[in-house]
Amino acid sequence: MDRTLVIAKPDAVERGLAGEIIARLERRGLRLVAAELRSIDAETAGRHYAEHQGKPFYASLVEFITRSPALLMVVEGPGDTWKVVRTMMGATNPKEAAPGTIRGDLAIEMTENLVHGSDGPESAEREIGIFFPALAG
Ligand code: IDP
Ligand code: MG
Repeated sequence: MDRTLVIAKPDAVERGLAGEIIARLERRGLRLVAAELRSIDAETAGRHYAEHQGKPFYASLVEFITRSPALLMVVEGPGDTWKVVRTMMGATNPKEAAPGTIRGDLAIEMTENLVHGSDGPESAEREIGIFFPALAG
């Protein structure tokens, strides 16, 4: 089975949409391997979003992802699980996300786009290692 990291971001938990996000993933056929509601600290946010350091939105992104608890999850499927999740998430900018996607159905604003999913197999491995080190490798 092939695993990826998914985060129901603070806005999702605040809006009571964590269950909706889990339900969509499960209905699609993905299985929860791990799930924990946890406040992400600034250092962990910096590791997770290292690729975005130096970008104009970086400070607001870290402020957002650390502001209240997020639901961290590892999900698994038969293959290309990261891609299945990314397709379900929709475009980064919810204004451009297709109807039927999580962002396209449930979000409007860019930063507050409800969900994170790893963007490839290497990212999935790296990010699972950050949030669930016991599951890495
Ligand atoms: P992704 O979440 O779809 O993978 P990334 O490009 O990895 O998108 O960006 C990470 C997060 O940073 C996005 O989900 C969004 O919350 C935020 N973000 C990305 N680009 C912008 C931007 O141009 N302005 C404000 N926030 C942004
Ligand atoms: Mg990304």
